[in-house]
Amino acid sequence: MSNAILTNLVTALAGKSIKVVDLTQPLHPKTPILALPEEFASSPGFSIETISEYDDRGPAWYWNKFACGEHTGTHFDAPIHWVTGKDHENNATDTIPVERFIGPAYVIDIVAEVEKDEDFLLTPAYIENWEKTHGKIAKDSWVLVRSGWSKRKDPKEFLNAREDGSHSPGFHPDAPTFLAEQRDVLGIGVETVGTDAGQAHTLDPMFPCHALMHGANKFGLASLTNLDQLPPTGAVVIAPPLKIVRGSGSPLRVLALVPSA
Ligand code: 23J
Ligand code: MN
Repeated sequence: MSNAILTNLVTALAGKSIKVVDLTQPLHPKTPILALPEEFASSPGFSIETISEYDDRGPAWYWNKFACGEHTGTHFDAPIHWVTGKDHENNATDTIPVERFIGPAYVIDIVAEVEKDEDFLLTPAYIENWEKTHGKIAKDSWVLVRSGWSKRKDPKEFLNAREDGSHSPGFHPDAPTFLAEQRDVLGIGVETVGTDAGQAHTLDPMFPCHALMHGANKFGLASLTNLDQLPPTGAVVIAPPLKIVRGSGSPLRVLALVPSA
């Protein structure tokens, strides 16, 4: 069988005509964690402890142990994460077919809208209008929402919590169904701490992106960064989570392959 495509790919990577863009946030004890309303159990943050560092505990080696919730930092949401997705086949981090972790990226820019309204919700009408310029979103693709939120480096500003909960952009309740059923995407990715808006606990259904995307056996990517380095179309995203048995998600490294200008 011909391997010209892969030969061309490695040549393009070596020659930098295809760039690799890291869409991942650093993972450390100060990585911001989602704050849910008080009545719900919360996820611990990331913690790390040295096992040995070229010392008495191990003279020639350095290694750490770490702990965190599955949904910490830049992370993957599997369909099993939500009750609506619990009965799909192959719905967990260890059973999702690996082909479904790789797909073309469609990057929808809502930066200007979020500057005016931090609770901005992306609607199907907004997406269809975007498609008039950039073309129709193809089946089995990643839809990434560039909100500019990753520019908020202070965790306080990133979580943007007030008395009534967090305020950050997300999806209108009609958008997940549109993307899942009309466009048949792999999933969606966002710059915020979770795939739903900060005020999504007040929407109907509650947390519509989780409820409807996972109900349709689709994935989520949260806490992405560097989306401003991607073209609206033409990049390829690679986003495989850890193979946690029956995992609901995991921190991961998300890479984009981008043609150079
Ligand atoms: C559990 C409950 C609500 C939400 C989330 C998790 C997430 O955002 C997540 O990381 O999956 S909104
Ligand atoms: Mn999550």
